[in-house]
Amino acid sequence: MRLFVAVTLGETIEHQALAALPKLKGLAPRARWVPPTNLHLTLSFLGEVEAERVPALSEALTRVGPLHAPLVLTIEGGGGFGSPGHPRVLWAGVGGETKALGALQADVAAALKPLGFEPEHRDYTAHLTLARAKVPRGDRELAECVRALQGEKWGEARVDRLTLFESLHGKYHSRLEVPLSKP
Ligand code: 2AM
Repeated sequence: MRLFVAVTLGETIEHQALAALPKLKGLAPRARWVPPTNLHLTLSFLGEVEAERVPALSEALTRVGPLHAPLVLTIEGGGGFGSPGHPRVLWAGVGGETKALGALQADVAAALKPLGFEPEHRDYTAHLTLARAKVPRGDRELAECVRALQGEKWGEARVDRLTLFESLHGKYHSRLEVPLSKP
């Protein structure tokens, strides 16, 4: 099964995304857009994992929850990955308690490492992926979307749990939720 660990952002951001996406999609109709109910911030992408490993994985993630308190993020602005003229990925920006989010991500990575999941070499930068280009060279129209996102404010997201998601046929299914339970 294809797994990743993420945090979700709740209804405020989902509603804002629902309101903002039609205009953005109109600017870049050829991109592959993430359905608003699937929006999330990935902390760790695990890839293909045998089902037998899920209990150990769940145990490791469960130990991270009590180390962190809920945190508040803001979703505002946006940018692209890839060439500025032809972004491959369009994302909304993440502000607020990003240091706490980074610490949470680091603890998730540290908990998973002994199970053989190597952390990514790149530094973690939180971003909310909205769309991906269908072609590897990127999509010029996504650059228009980056411009359209400047100055946009989607509001606050209270993050109070980690979720282990299974990605199956393009849909994400929650397999485990771990509350962030530090007082
Ligand atoms: P992204 O949003 O930054 O693209 C499910 O595929 C989630 O895992 C996506 O949100 C994606 O992050 C993330 N992810 C990270 N590395 C990945 C990879 N190598 N392949 C697919 N998804 C990856």
